[in-house]
Order: sequence, then C-alpha cells, then structure tokens
Amino acid sequence: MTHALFAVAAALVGLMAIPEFATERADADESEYSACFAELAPIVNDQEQSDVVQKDCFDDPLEAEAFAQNLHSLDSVYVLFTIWEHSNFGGSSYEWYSTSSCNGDYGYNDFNVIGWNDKAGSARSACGRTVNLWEHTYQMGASLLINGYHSSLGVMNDESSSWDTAN
Ligand SMILES: [Ca+2]
Ligand SMILES: [Ca+2]
Repeated sequence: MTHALFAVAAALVGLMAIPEFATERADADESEYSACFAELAPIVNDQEQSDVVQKDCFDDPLEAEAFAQNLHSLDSVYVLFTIWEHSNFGGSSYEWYSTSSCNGDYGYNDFNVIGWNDKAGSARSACGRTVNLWEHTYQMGASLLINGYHSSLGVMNDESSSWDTAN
C-alpha cells in the first residue's frame, strides 16, 4: 500500500468512527425523550380526578410533532394544559386535552403515575383556563397559577406533582 492510499484508508476509518459515536449518542437521547397526549373527561360528581379517555405517547420527536399537528387541527380537540421537562418548553412534554369543550373541571392527581413527579420546568394553560400547578400529589402544598405560557416555573421548577383547573 502506498503512503497516499494508507492516508486515505486511515481518514475513512476516522470518518466512520465519528458518525457511529454520534449515532449512539442520538439513540441514547432519543430513548429518554417522550411526548404524551392524554384526553381527559370532565370531572363529574364525586370523582377525585378526570378519567383518562385515551393516551398516545411517542419517543420520536418527529412522530410527536406530526401527531400534535393532526390533533390540534381537529375542531373537536381543546388543549387544556401542557408541561415540559425543561424551561422554555424544551425536552419531553405531556399534554392534556378535552374533546367536549373548554368548560368543566379537570385535574390530574399524581405525576408519579406518568413518570413526571418533580420534573416539569415550563407549562402552558390553554382554552382560556387558569390551572393550579401543585407542589405535592392530590393538590397539596404550595401551588402556582398557570395562565397561558410560563417559560419557567420559578420555585415550582422540578417540584410539581399534580394539577387542577382553578377557574
Ligand atoms: Ca425539569
Ligand atoms: Ca413535588
């Protein structure tokens, strides 16, 4: 093998090694990402929290975005409340919506159930609703009123454990 060919071969090995490493990293990050969309029924009578009518979760951001675009284009879908893992609406997300209307009482009592305890870093209420984001499960402890987009949660960052509609 000439020196020139050896150099080319060495360069190719180097080029092949780097993308492989990058792919492994991307896979590792991707497996931790999740975006969920859960349909809630309004709380009726003595119910403690909303029934979850259906839930769709994705670990691929592009699939999640495609699902969200379709979901949000439907006239019968009313997004209620969304939390994101990081500030500025970054990382994984969990969205709750209704298919009846923006009215009624809604809530979710325990973020442990969905792997979101003490995790959210930003939040958004929609449908003209104000939401209480609670420090503890079952609407206990301190609460932060969420009205529209909150790009950071201040003292409630990585502390929230439940939510319900405040008005
Ligand atoms: Ca967080
Ligand atoms: Ca908590």
